Amino acid sequence: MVHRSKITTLTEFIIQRQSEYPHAKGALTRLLNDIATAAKIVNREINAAGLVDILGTVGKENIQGETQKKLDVFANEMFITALKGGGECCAIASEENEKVISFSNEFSELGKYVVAMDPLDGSSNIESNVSIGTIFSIYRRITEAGGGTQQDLLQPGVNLAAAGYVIYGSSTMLVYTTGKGVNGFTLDPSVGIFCLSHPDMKFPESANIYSINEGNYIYFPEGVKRYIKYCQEVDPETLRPYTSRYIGSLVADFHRNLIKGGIFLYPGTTKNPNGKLRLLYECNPIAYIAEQARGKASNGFKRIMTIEPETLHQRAPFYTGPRHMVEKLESFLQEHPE
Ligand code: P6P
Repeated sequence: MVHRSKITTLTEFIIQRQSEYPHAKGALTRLLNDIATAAKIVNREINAAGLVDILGTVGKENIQGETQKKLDVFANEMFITALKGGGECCAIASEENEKVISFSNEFSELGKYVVAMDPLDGSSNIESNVSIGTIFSIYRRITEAGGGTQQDLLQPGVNLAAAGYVIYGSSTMLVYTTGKGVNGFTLDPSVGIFCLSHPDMKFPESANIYSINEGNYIYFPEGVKRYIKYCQEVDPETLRPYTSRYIGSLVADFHRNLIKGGIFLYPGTTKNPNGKLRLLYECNPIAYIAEQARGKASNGFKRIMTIEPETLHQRAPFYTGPRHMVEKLESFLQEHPE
């Protein structure tokens, strides 16, 4: 039994860190706590999903043309409600909604931040009980007043104030960064408190996992095909052949690679040149965490976080993991750009 005095809660940690920002007035602290509160409610429903009829679909499709699961819709509504009520956020872009959700009530209009989120990423895995996740990114608003607009959301990842994810797995964890490293908190469900369990997370120096859906091999760029073969060659000095691990749930795949050391690849293909992952809701927040954990995130040719978004739902080829692994992948793509 860990004594209370040795536990740092998420709230305590955020407040402690807030003191490192001389001009902080607590808005980001309150916003992060609003997100954590919504995550606890979503977690409760996900854990109960096997017991009640919430697994089915609502018979609608989201902006991506994907059939929405009830939990998708529930999670989206939970985060929107929490952020709208919290008063720190003046607009949301959600992977589940075609347009920006602008908050123009008297509290939220004064909000200094906007949030881009994937409320329940990997939801196609819900019925197979695979870990899924929430991915969030927080930007300072650009517009001066009123409800937030698309202009506030179409910012490059380098402008991020904070980013993180919640992984609903064998235990529920919240992992986030505000630009001073990455810290992980595990939910104690008995009291509903996120407790600091993984301070100062960094990719391990020795890494030997590669994660990619090899079912799409035939459609990959030549450089990716050659990198996959490189991963499979025998070279004990560089820990090859690597181990192949792929869940098909970005948060679960990335979290495992962050803990154990590995590269995640979602390439563009001949069928979908920009790949599948969304720049705003998936690539940028995961990239921020990767870079803060001593890693790298690119589209194969440039740093993901420098891409200027043109549309809310645009996609990007996405490669992220330990710096040396991403740079090796980039070298193959740059040698064979076709
Ligand atoms: P594929 C889930 O639908 C998701 O957006 C990510 O969580 C995951 O990394 C990816 O799609 C999996 O895609 O084509 O390998 O099934």
